Amino acid sequence: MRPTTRLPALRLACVLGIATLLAACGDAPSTGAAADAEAPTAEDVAAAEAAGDAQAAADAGVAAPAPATLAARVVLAPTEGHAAAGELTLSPVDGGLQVTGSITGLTAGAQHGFHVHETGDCSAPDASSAGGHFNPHGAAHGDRSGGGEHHAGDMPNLVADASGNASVDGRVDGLEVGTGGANDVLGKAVVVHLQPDDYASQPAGNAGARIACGVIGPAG
Ligand SMILES: [Cu+2]
Ligand SMILES: [Zn+2]
Repeated sequence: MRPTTRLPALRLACVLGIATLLAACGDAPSTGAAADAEAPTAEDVAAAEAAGDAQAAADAGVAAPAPATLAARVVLAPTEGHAAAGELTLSPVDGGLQVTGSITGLTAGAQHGFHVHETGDCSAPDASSAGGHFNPHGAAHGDRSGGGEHHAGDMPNLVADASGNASVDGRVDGLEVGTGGANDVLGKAVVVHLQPDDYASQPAGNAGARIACGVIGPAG
């Protein structure tokens, strides 16, 4: 990389896209300039941001503003005496998270309660350490799919196939990852239960024992 010999004012003009018609920013082959290969300086970044121009920021090699929510990953491990296990990815979508993955070791053909719990601690043999359902807004337990009152952490029952496997691909509105807000599930836990959630019994749908648990961590 060749050191730049341009004056700061011209560099600023390039960042702002003002001087491109002057072929001073290395766009024209006839100039032979290698300026495009240089790394943006702090001044480039500041100037681009001050201009309020996302394209200028991109031209200066600055990434677009970070999304408000990140992807997360959960590895579900069986609790004592159970065999359920799996892995989930929680990907940001508009207004919520898309939960995808697969879980094995379930009861063949059965439904299993499935929730985000408030404490990211699966260390107890029965996963009681994960606490109650994630409920930042003080709601009653309920049926998310029916549109009624529900905990933020209430999710539809898992449905196991004849081999005891469940594939998960569902959108959960209202949850976030990494925002630091009330609905941020990073550091919380996902729990799978032995019985189906009845979506009515308080405070947890009468879903029985916790058969798998995993802490929600950052993906990658
Ligand atoms: Cu639960
Ligand atoms: Zn609940």
